[in-house]
Amino acid sequence: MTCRRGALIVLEGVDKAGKTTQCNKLIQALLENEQPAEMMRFPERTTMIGQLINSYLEKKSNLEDHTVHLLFSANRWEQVPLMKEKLEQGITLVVDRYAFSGVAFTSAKPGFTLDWCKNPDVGLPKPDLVMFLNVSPSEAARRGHFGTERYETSVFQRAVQQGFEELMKDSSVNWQVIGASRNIEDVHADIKNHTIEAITTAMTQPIGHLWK
Ligand code: NYM
Repeated sequence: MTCRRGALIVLEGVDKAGKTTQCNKLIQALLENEQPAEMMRFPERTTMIGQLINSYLEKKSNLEDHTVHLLFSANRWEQVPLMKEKLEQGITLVVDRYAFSGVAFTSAKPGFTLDWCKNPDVGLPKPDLVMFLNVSPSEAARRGHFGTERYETSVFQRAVQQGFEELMKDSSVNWQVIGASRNIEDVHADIKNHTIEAITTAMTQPIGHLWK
């Protein structure tokens, strides 16, 4: 029996790289092509765990650094049954941030190794494609002011970029670097092409396990 599952597509990048805009445009394009698709985002702030994370990001509460890392991971795991259900129904999921943001952001803090940061996310559904929207942090800053949430400073974002660069050396993940300093339509065209290819490949393959 042919398994025609949906694909798990992730967009990553530093803050202000244009991920949310591009996720929305990609969903719209897929739906116009009669390809079932839904958007997800992490952190998913609506759950109980998501509310703890939201309050931390908005600086309304403080959480110990290891603890908040594990909460971000738990916030992904709690969505796994839903993600699998959708993928198995043939729905392609376009995800705004995933475990890679988790690792890149925490490992930008002093005292955290990449390995420690990856561990809680080992075994999550493996994305069929991860597109890294590449803009330099200084350019991201030029696009508009960072907000007032935690981590939204140029210095921190530079460290995050280095974390992503380390993660992209791992060839077990299907990374595509997208030059995201170009205009929105050109970036979208690239993203759409890579996604269509990934959907075709994923159709006949089981869902993999991340970093396993
Ligand atoms: N973030 C996001 C983390 O620190 N760890 C994670 O696992 C994830 C998914 O949350 N600055 C950070 C990155 C962002 C912030 O994301 C909220 P957004 O996309 O701005 O809502």
